[in-house]
Amino acid sequence: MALEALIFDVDGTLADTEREGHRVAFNQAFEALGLGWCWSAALYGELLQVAGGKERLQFFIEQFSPPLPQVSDRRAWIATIHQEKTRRYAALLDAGKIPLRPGVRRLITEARARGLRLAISTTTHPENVQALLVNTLGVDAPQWFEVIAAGDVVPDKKPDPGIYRYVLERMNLSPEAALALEDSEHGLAAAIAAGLKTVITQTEYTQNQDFSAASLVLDHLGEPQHPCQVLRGRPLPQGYFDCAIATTLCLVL
Ligand code: XBP
Ligand code: MG
Repeated sequence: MALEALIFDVDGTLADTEREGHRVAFNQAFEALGLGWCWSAALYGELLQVAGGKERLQFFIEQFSPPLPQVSDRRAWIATIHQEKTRRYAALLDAGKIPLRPGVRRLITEARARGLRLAISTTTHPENVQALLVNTLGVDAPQWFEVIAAGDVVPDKKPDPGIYRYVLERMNLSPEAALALEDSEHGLAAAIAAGLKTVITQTEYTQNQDFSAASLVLDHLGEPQHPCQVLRGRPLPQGYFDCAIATTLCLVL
């Protein structure tokens, strides 16, 4: 089936947001709230096994039993921490601290010029998506995406396929006519379960994960002057991923 749409994950795919973005925002929120917690880059890499910031906080509390204030409603308290973290994260984005990964701007620009439909499928909070798109691609960028499926719009986070099924339903799109771009095994599992062929651009945090179900695994999408490496799948003679490659992948049975 011909390629109609590209569906982008956000964190780790559009931008390398986790170590110097979300992790820093969590630590700023912990300090502002006087919690005395601080997530190192290594600990955060462990905590990333849980998708979703609120779910990650709950997992941290369960696994590490950090000092906790007495709270009557743990869920509401975690939501308050997460709200503060999201505010801090937006400030980092507004300060231009988180650039797009190589090839992302080029691929989106090419896809728009070819009339491909675009969507976003992410675990992160919707405010984070808006802030990243506006700060990196401009104030109009959110409108380029027919559907921006983010955070709690579905009950279960990746690797559950719900967020990808949500996008496909709202676009009235067959999974065979779309390609997902992801960075993690959670994201790959979600996309594959929704019936989508998937291209992986791995990150420092996801480089040792299992991407055997992906159609292509790259270190990044590449640029003409900054070629990518193919870690698994067909060679890319021109050294970067583009819509022609995406179209070919979509046609392969
Ligand atoms: C990655 C996630 C998110 C972010 C933090 O999302 O798991 O939870 O780490 O964002 P993606 P929130 O699907 O884009 O890779 O704190 O807003 O959840
Ligand atoms: Mg991701």
